[in-house]
Amino acid sequence: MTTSASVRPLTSDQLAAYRRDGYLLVPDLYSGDEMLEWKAHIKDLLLKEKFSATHGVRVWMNEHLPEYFRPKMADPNVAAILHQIIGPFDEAQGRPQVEFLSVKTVFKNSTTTFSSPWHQDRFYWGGSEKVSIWIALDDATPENGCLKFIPGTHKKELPKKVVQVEEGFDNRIEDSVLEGMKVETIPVKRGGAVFFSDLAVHSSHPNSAGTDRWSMISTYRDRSVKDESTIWKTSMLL
Ligand SMILES: O=C(O)CCC(=O)C(=O)O
Repeated sequence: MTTSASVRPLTSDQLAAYRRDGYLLVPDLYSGDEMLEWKAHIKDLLLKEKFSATHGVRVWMNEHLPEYFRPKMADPNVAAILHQIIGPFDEAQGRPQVEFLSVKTVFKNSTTTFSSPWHQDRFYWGGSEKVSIWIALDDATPENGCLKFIPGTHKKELPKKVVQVEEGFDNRIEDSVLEGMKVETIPVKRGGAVFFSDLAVHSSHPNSAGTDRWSMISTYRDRSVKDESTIWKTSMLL
């Protein structure tokens, strides 16, 4: 892998932690100022689309990705880390076949309290493993709705319960399934990010702080692995 001055691959300890837990916090993946620009840009897009500007989930599939975000989804530093996590190295291409699939914003303004329930992202899309990056556009704290993870749950799919709810997140894991398991709360400073497997069990705290909590979540997979999922029609090779 070639690296440049701006590329900061994971250390072997960080990579080992990701493999052990199924997720990893990477502080300062992007700059704080850049996150404020992203947030302003997303707000403009949502307003133009007459989408709720207070809370919700808005997904952009690769083929509909606003051009503003395309280079950001393929950022060299992000790509370097994904190449470490996803692999394997493809001799013919001279690199792993990591591809970007989609990105979504999950936004909760200061007046919004809802939390996300315990779930595995694989419930929503099935197929081969995906790796997502939860990117903090605001400082995320336990008070305003940062994520919680259950370490080591990325090894198998857990039973899901389907419910009807307004905020989406209708596939969830009942508390009784997770009883006794260790929970880790992951505060993230603006610009930091959590890389996680689509089997890593996670949820978010409610937002009771009266401050915004906006995030972007980008999703990637290994192109060389057959995927039964039919959700994504196109992708971008990194
Ligand atoms: O950002 C959040 O509050 C939770 C998002 C989440 O869990 C997901 O999209 O899978």
